[in-house]
Amino acid sequence: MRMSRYFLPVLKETPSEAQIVSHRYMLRAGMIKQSSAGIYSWLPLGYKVLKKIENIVHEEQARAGHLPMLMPTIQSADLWRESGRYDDYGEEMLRIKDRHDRDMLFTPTAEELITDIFRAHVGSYKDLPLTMYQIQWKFRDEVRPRFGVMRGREFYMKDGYNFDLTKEDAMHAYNRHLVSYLRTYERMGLQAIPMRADSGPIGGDDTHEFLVLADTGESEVFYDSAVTDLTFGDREIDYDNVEQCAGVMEEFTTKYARTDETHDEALFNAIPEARRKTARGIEVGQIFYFGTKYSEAMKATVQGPDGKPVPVHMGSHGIGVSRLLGAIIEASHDDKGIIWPEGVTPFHVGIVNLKQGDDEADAACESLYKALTALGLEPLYDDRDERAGGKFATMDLIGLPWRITVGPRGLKNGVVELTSRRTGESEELSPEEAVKKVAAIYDNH
Ligand code: P5A
Repeated sequence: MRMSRYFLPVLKETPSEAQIVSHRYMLRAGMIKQSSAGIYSWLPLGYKVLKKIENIVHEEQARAGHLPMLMPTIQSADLWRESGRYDDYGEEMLRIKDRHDRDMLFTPTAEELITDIFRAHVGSYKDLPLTMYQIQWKFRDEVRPRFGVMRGREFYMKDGYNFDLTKEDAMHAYNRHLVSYLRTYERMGLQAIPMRADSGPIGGDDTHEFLVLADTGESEVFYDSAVTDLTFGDREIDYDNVEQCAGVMEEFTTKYARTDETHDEALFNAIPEARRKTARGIEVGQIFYFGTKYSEAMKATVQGPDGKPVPVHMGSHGIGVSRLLGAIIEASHDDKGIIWPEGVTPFHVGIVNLKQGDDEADAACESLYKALTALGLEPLYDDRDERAGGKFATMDLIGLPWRITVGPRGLKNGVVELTSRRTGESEELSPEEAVKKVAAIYDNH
């Protein structure tokens, strides 16, 4: 992409309504624009990162064997009356009437709708296990929408639902989700710690939230610092292997890590003092096992092995896809702007032409652009007729992890400069070497 053709409405001033750094940078980098309280338009740069994150979620769900599907955002109230949640959900639910005066709503989550689909089409235990998921907009009329995409009213969520014959099978689904989430967040450059939590309006007793530690997080958390040493890495997982998934689950959830809702002072105090930590965290996902709560209320049964109807065991599993942009920025920025992890960066590398209009510099930038594109990489070429300082400031703000700087002086010696946004370190390389190096960096992403 050439900057001259892109829509990147960068703001010079810090928007006064933004209280936290991720919100400020998302507005300043022209990624989002507020349309009403807690509701945003996603401008090209923000949309690109949103899609990258969504894509990682899809890939990891496919790896775990979960089936993608899509349900509507507007649902009939009738299903929610069956489960009892039409009243329970309270003012967070946006209620709508259609022209026939029928009660509709904008979906805050989709346990009811998926249970209705299940009961219409699945009749036998032989069709289990089954896990389907969607990535779809949700609406919750939050009392205090704030911090930009962190606590929106409209937000993008991955929501998955498992249907199993027994509690043991459903717990395997729970563990499988936990494992796949660990991998998902790590691919985005995040450490998200599973913590025992409260289930709220979704229901059930077994639930873990995934939290990214950050001072601006809305949740207070308590944990044994040993949990921050755990990394998932690139271990091979067979998601059908019950013991293996249970083993990983145990490894990542046995040490103390809880949100304030489930915090237990006595258990916490049993941890050696130096490892006892209190911090703030951003909730980027949550998994639930709620057994037969919805299947009993909505009569979602299958014929069991003995021919008798049994309600299915269920769980649901969410990732805050749009919130993740905020969480990643909170975890990865400096005072000049965002620093995207390679896995989610909107463009792989920026090209800065220090002297637009200089024949040699222009030609070198064009050939870098072509060479990078030919390798399947997406460069963002700042081809505007602007001061070098302004170009650097924009690149730093939008946070591409790598930048190639091209100027007449370097070209005389046959070199360009490759700079890491994270460390600020630069090296002089021939244009060919710079391309090779950038390609090698992205080989693993
Ligand atoms: C699990 C999937 C559920 O709704 N039902 C379907 C279950 N869980 S949840 O924890 O309530 O939400 C899942 C994730 O969505 C994100 N999230 C939000 N993101 C932005 N703005 C909001 N107002 C908001 N509310 C929830 C969180 O990341 C949460 O973990």
